[in-house]
Amino acid sequence: MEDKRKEITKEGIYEARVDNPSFEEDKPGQNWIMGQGGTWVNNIISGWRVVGPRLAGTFRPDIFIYPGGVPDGHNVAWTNGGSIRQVLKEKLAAGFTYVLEVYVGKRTDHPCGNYSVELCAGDNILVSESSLDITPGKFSLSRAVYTASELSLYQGMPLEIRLNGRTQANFDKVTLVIIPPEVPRQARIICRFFQ
Ligand SMILES: [Ca+2]
Repeated sequence: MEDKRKEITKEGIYEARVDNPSFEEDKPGQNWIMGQGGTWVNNIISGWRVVGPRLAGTFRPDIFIYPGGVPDGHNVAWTNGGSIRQVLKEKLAAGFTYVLEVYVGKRTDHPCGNYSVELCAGDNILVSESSLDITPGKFSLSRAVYTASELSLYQGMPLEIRLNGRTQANFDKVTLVIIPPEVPRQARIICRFFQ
């Protein structure tokens, strides 16, 4: 696939390419299971890998699980403990700021929604976000921000997004915005991205 960057501003802020960011590529069909709350498939999320031993996958929830719908499209990713991971083509670069945003949902029928959203370089966790108090039946936006220092030992290592959770944590609409070091702080504020 073409590794085309999505430019956001003329200052050079751009969105990294994330494959299957909204989890819409897999559609209900063979291997999908119809059951409580919707239809799902185990351990299949195109573009992502699931690191077990526990399960994760793609989920198309019924409307009563999320009465307001899901943030984007029809599908979300779900995990029951498996870590959902994607290594990007982007590599960690000194001075650059990385803004990882993911919608995290809590089902109406599963009160436990512990989760963490992580940005890694190689196998090293750069930043982890797990602080949202999510209303059952809704999604909230998780935002994790990391600026690579000139001294970072992880420079040049490929970035990886990791979505972790326990009982039925759901994720949707993953974006990673990258802000070059020369972009003035004022422009960053205008762009709604914070350090
Ligand atoms: Ca989606």
